[in-house]
Amino acid sequence: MTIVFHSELDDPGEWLPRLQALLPDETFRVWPDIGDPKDVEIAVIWIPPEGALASFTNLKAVQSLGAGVNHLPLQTFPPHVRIARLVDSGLSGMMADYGLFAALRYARNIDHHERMQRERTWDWVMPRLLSSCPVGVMGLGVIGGATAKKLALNGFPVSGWARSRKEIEGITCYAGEEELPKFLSEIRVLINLLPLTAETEGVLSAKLFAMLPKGAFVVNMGRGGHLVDADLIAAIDSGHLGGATLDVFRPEPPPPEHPFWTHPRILMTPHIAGTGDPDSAAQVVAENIKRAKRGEPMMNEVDRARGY
Ligand code: NDP
Ligand code: OXD
Repeated sequence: MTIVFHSELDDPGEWLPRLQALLPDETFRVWPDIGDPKDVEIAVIWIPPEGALASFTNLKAVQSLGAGVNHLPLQTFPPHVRIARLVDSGLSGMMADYGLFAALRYARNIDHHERMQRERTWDWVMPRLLSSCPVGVMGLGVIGGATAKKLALNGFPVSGWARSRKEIEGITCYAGEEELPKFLSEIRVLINLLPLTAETEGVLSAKLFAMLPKGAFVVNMGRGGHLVDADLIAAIDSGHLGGATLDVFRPEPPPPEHPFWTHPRILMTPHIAGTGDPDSAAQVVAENIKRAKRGEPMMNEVDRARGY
């Protein structure tokens, strides 16, 4: 049996020694040196090359190297193939740090002072306590939950919204479409941590922005497909939104002429909010490989019908 590793972002030089140490009897191969595709039973992958997995006719399981699986052709895998997404404390911690950074930057008006510095302007603006800056987290799963908790621990009033009702100490939780307007009406910084699915595509749109208080900020750490780019620009330029922090885009990178690159109220980062930490994540992946080999359910299996 062969386990194939493929990622353009995760360094096999870091991952393979750790996986091999945890699973000394397994044969790992790094794409494109896969040997006989018929021997491949498990694929450990980030974004697979188009059609690459089709030749793995004996595939039993796919372990994503990402928490999001919207880029995997979920519906094309035979039903018996298990698909697991990455849940890793290193990844969740890094994502929560990014959410905290973005919220702090807005709560302390640092975005404003960055712009003033570029204009050589000394603009003293009354600093406020974090307790006066409510943050809302869309998606209260593994990463959204960790982010909401970190924000609350640091003194932000935090609310969250998910499909199903959550109970998280210190977080005001909302659920479902009907509670979305109330959730949005109370926040100054909105952090998106939804998975990209047919239901959530384009959710960050003019309709949603109109439900946010004037001057609110949007932080998109989910996927570029959640955001309607033109609606964001229009909402900022009209003065309704105060600005945005964007880590994800469609496509990545956006083309050079895209207005995000030069917009004074948009901070762009190149999809660096979080990444799996090989030290902790290799243990999760190794355990899932063992389970897949035994024919047992893997941890964090994807629900294909829901798409996450
Ligand atoms: P989870 O699957 O653990 O959580 C998803 C959350 O979104 C759940 O709370 C779920 O609700 C909620 N949700 C899904 N669909 C809807 C909907 N239609 N309406 C309301 N709520 C919904 O995901 P993670 O927290 O692990 O990851 C979230 C996303 O973060 C990933 O899918 C990925 O896109 C992004 N990501 C980005 C990274 C970056 O570097 N920028 C790095 C890692 C992840 P419920 O609990 O009720 O099911
Ligand atoms: C992920 C990501 O989904 O890095 O893990 O975007």
